[in-house]
This record gives sequence, C-alpha cells and structure tokens, in this order.
Amino acid sequence: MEISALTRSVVKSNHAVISPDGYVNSNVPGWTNCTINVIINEQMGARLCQTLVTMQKDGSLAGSTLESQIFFYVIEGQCRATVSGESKALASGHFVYVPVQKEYVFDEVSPGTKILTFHKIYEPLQEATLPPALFGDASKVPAPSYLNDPALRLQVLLPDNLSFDMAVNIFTYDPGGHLPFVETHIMEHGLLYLQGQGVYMLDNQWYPVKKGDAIWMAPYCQQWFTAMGKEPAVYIYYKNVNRFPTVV
Ligand code: UGY
Ligand code: MN
Repeated sequence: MEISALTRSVVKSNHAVISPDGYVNSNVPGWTNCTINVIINEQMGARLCQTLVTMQKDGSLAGSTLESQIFFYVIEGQCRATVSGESKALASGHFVYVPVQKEYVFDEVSPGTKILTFHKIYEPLQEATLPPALFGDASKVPAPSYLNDPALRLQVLLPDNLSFDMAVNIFTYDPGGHLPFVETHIMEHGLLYLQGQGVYMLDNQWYPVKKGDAIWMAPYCQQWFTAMGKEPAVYIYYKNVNRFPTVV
C-alpha cells in the first residue's frame, strides 16, 4: 500500500519542486476540453507563470495575450497552432512564441497531447521593437556544449536580442554531467524535466528529480544540478533577460 501522506513536492519562499503526484486541475477561460495544471504562478512569489496542459478529444486553447507574452512548447502529441493568421501543424519539440496583444488558437489536437506554457509580463524597451510571433522546432536548434564541457549542451530557443525579455532554453546533461559551479544570480527560472533524472541543489537543499518534475527558482536561489542514471537528463527552462536590473 502506498502512503498517500508523502510527496516529493516542496514549496518554499525562494524555490519549489512540484512533482505530478500533487497536481489538482484548474480551469482557464478559453482553454477547453483539456486538463490544466498551473505549476508556477505569482501566488507563490514568482514573476512568471508556468502551466502544463493535457489535451482531450476536441480540446482547444483559444485566447489573446494581453500584457503577458506566452511561450508554448509541445512535449508530446500533435496539434495545430494559429497566431496572427499563420497556421502550422505542431508535433513533439515544436514551439510557438506569442507576443503581447495577439490572438492564438491551438486546435486539431490528438488526445493526450501535452503542452507546456511559460507566461511573462512583457517589459517594452524604447530602443527595441516588439518581438514578432515565432514558430520553431527544438530538433533544428543547435546544441553547442556549455562552457566548454562536452557533457553539457545548451539550446537557446528564442532570439537573443533586446526585443526579447525572456529566454527559453533546453539544457541536456550526459549522465554524470553537472553545472560547473553553484549559480547565484538575479534571473528567475521556471523549469520542466523532459527526460532522465538527477539531483538538484536549491538553496543548499538537495532534491532527487526526474522526468515530469518542475522547479521554480526565485532570483538569487542558489542552484546546482548533476545528472544520474543511464540516459541524459534534459530540462526546458525559462529565464528573464535583457532588462535593466533595478529601479533603485
Ligand atoms: O541559464 C542559466 O542560468 C542556467 N545555467 N541555470 C540552470 O540551469 N539552473
Ligand atoms: Mn541559472
């Protein structure tokens, strides 16, 4: 018999590990015939929102971005996305970036399709134009080694220019690969494991993590990760970037 009073999930003031065992579903207006889990949100102190959507038969996501831009990533399954009049068929690894003030529709889903979303309030910059809507495929994005370590590969999915104030990257670690140092930084992260397992250190606490787990790291939450097991560990993560760091 399993003990239902146990979970690997933790929610602290500057980080959270959310494993699927604790999911309770939400409803989002315009997102129909789907199961929605809001994994990271400003209610926990974050400045981003991260959701996981599992589509059912005839499911669709329809809406308009307002102040927040939304990044959609297909984890598994198939669907069609329409943004600003452009429509594309999407499969696992495909992604869509929807800038602010745009309408979007995801439909023609195969049941069970899983879509990850990252939402961030857009901070316009006088010297930069608004980002365009983008469609992409992670399998076509280069995967150079990270900081000269061949055990680590980093894919940068969004253009790295001042129009964008968020980054979404895919980090791949071969078994035994690890972050080269404990990171201490102002940027915030939301993250979802796509494959494999390992141990994450967050603010000097150690968490075993695996495919399906999500992590929130607040600014300055100290972070380090090592991959374990027989296959690479892969996570996709959000990071706020390219804006003046202070109002002081
Ligand atoms: O981009 C990053 O800050 C990344 N290296 N952090 C992380 O994977 N925890
Ligand atoms: Mn980091």
